[in-house]
Amino acid sequence: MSTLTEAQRQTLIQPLLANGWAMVNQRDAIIKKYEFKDFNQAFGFMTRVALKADKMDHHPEWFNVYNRVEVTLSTHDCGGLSQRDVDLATFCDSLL
Ligand code: HBI
Repeated sequence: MSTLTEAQRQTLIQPLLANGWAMVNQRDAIIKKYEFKDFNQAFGFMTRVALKADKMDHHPEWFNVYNRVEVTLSTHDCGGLSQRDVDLATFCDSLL
C-alpha cells in the first residue's frame, strides 16, 4: 500500500481533522484524544478497536490513563498515512 496523495488528504483526512483528529508534529500521522466517563468505558472502546485492528492487520499507537485514550495512527509499512489509517480512524469515531 502507499501513502495518501494530496487529493486523498483533502477528501479523506480533512473530515477527520474536522472531527477532532489532528496531524502529529513532524510525522505523517494523525492523533485524537478521547475522554470517556470512566475507565470501564475507555477500556471497552480500546477492546473494540483492538479487535478491529487485529482483523484489519493495522494497529494503533495508543496511550491510556483512566478515562483518557490517545490514539495515533500511521502506517509503518509505507512510512505515513494510508487508507488503513482513514478506515481505522473512522471506525474509532463510529464507536462514540
Ligand atoms: N500497523 N499501524 C500499522 N502499520 C503497519 O504498517 C502495520 C500495522 N500492523 C501490522 C502490519 N503492518 C503488518 O502488515 C506487518 O507489516 C507487521
